Amino acid sequence: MRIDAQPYDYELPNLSQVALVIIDMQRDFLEPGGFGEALGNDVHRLQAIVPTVKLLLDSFRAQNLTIIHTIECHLPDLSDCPVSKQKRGRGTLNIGDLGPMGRILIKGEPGNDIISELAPLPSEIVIHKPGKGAFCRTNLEVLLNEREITHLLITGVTTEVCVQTTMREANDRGYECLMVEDATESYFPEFKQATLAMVRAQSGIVGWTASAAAVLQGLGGVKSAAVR
Ligand code: TIU
Repeated sequence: MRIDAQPYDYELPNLSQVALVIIDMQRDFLEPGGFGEALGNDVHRLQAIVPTVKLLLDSFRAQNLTIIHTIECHLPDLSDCPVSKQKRGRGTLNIGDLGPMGRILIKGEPGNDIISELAPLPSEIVIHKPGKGAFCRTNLEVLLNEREITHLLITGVTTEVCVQTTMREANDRGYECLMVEDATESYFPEFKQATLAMVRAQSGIVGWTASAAAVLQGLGGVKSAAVR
């Protein structure tokens, strides 16, 4: 099985070794009143990828493949939040402050939830992470190794922050990673394009990139024409 990718085809082993990783598709980043807006960003542009991520999610669900959602969050007492992270920035609201969707980036608050369109099913893995990368202070590597997952298809927000950090962490741990081009987004379009370019440069120094249509075709699931 192979996916038409850059810088060259991405080879898939047995589908049981592949996971779809959906990074931080949370209200805190995609809706007004959360962490993303508190940092001064226009959050609306991230919403464009929701239908594409949903297509991938539906395909993985239909084929009973491994799905991993991540949530960037902190404990209510902020004991897992470095002071450097909590203090960073000069916005009106910092991590832990009360906003219109509850306390900013705090586990269990309404704004911290994954958006309803992509809400995890009970059978799916959810990783709560205090950092940008999904491997930092989580049990993700243990879970992947237990399941003998070797290949990660990585989606979500934002491309150059949590998505890229996670892909680099995974690459260094030996996972074969592909970033899905139209299933990731940034508040800064130029940063997204730069990230895709640097990931696949130097013969795939960090991994591969491909469109969702190519991924779906490679998986043998939903036909590519279904992707907008
Ligand atoms: N600010 C920004 O672009 N991203 C984050 O803080 N977290 C994630 O990327 N999820």
